Amino acid sequence: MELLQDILDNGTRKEDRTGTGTLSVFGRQMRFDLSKGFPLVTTKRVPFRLIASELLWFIKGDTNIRYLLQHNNNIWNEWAFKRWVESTDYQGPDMSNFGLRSQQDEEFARQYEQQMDSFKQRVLDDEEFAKQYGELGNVYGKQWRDWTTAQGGTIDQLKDAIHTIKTNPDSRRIIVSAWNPEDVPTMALPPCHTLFQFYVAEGKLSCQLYQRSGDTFLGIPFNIASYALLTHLIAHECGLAVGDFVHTIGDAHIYTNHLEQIQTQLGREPRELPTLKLNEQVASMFDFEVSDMELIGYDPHPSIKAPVAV
Ligand code: DHF
Ligand code: TMP
Repeated sequence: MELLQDILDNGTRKEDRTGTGTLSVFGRQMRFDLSKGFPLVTTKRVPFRLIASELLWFIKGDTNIRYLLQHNNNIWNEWAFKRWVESTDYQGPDMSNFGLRSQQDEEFARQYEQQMDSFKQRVLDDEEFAKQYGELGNVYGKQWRDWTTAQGGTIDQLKDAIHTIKTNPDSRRIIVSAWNPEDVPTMALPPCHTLFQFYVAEGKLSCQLYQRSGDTFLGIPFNIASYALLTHLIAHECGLAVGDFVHTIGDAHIYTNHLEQIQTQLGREPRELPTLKLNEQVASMFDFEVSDMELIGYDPHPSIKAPVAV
């Protein structure tokens, strides 16, 4: 809420890649003490189920939206769809600039929905099609679990980080980077949450994220909860308590078509934070499923819909 107000008060009008337009500030930091509750925004409903399945998808090393669709998670569809409609295999109606056009033109919005529905169905039903067009490129999952080295080997950054937390917790080098300059051109969207570091003190695990670009209304609430959940999972595996999640953001922005929604949100009183309950039976963080993670006492204000800039 404070970050949104800060951007409204101090943001500069900036054009952006999507053609939407933003208010933007550069360089902000938030801190959440994870022992004081799970930091899921309460001034609008944020679907925890989607955050959990997206994080498990990263942890599996998966980069294909098929898994997300199988878990009824639609948050990455637009970026796979974009590659499909820009390919020479796509023969349907012109979908160029579908993100903006579907907000302005009702007739086009219907066509777009049809094309998107049949795209999703094909990714689910047709394994070969999914392999080619469900792929987002070498995004988070690939870099976290299977970074390719110049020698042709691979690095499992996540396993290495967990190993270091267990064996050398005072280390100042416990870092996972999703930003791989060589791979950036292959990605449907270059990583927004680019690099994170762990820190252990007094039996507590803390995590700091550097996020290069943050959509403060839509993406940021997901990102905070996702890294809070990751910190809980790793602490669980390592027998540590949870410390702070520190969220550092480069370009923190509000899209100009989210301003009304944000006025509504800022008029609401934050409520008590929920708590996270993990299934104690599951020892390894790599074995968790969505049903093993439960939020207790989440009682948010109603959800607020907003268009995502593609
Ligand atoms: N692009 C932009 N412009 N902003 C983003 O936040 C963003 N996030 C991405 C990929 N590209 C992006 C991945 N994460 C939603 C939330 C997170 C996310 C993508 C989309 C989103 O639309 N959230 C809706 C609910 C969606 C649903 O229920 O299916 C929300 O109201 O929070
Ligand atoms: P950009 O690549 O031009 O920065 O556009 C990416 C947009 O997506 C930007 O608005 C930030 C937003 N975003 C988030 O806020 N969080 C995320 O996790 C992702 C993937 C994107």
